[in-house]
Amino acid sequence: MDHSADAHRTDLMTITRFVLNEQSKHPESRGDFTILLSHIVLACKFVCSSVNKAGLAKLIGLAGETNVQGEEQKKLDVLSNEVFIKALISSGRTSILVSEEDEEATFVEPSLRGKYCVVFDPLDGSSNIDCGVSIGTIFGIYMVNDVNEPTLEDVLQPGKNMLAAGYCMYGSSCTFVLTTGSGVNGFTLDPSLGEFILTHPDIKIPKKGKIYSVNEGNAKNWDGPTAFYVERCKFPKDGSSPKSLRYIGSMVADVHRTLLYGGIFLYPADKKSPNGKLRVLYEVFPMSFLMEQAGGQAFTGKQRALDLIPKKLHERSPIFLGSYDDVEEIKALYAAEAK
Ligand code: AHM
Ligand code: MG
Repeated sequence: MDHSADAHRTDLMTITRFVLNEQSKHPESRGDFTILLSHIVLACKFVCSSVNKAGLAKLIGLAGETNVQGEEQKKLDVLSNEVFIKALISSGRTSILVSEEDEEATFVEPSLRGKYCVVFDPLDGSSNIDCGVSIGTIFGIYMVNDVNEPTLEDVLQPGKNMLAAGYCMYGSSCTFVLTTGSGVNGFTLDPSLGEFILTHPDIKIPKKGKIYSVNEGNAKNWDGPTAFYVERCKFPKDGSSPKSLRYIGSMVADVHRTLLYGGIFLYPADKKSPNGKLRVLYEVFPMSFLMEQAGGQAFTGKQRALDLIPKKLHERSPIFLGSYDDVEEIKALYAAEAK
């Protein structure tokens, strides 16, 4: 007989239970958000299972190969996009979908429309997909203005108008991190149950961290404040220890570590990419929302990231996010330069 603690834990806080609890705090709620989220969670589980099989691609025929039925197998990022689009549409709760993989926004047909708009990167960290390094899905949720007449304006809104945001990391475990605007909570997939279980309640980022995270290969093209900041991470002038460098090159994994351990993640502008690399709607905004909700900050080099008003679906922005004190330092350097 199994006498382990787990065997007696019949009260596990699954993500559905968690969201239902949250919903009960809003008596006017009709459960639409819970339904939308359960479709997002299902898509994440699907992608997680595909990512886990990716290493066997040659054996079982994935990613550009032909399978036993003679069907061409899809690349993981294309497959993930399809999984999310289908899950979101079939939830019956969305009107507009913006995906990193699609040039244009998807307008859901009237009979399946609902009150939410979802912006997402179905599989972020493309350079890491084929070598088994952590990758992830990032998403943000807005409310549509008028379900009968959804327009692009509904998604070209500042990040501070997002209702919810999160990511799912496909790493050594599958981790789902969510904010609905009242803190940040982390869930880990229990493969034996097929359920995400609350493992990281009320995540708070340390006020100051010991890690900086940036692609230093771009250093020759950085502007003054970024170059100065990174130099100071390595050669501090105040007698403190140098910071450690950690850079995975997958935003979800780098941000996840930053949330849990503290520190700063930077994707600055440089001479070659004056707007940085990361996309405002489905990379910068959701991660900035999560950071602020965990007690950290997110800054673009000019302003609070969540105040940005995007003009285009795939717009980019420089981003500095992480521990409150660390982002304060970079803000001070940019303020000094602006004077
Ligand atoms: P992608 O959307 O093509 O995957 O690019 C986004 C990724 C982020 O996950 C990561 O933070 C960044 O690009 C890494 O870029 P670089 O390889 O220039 O350091
Ligand atoms: Mg991306």
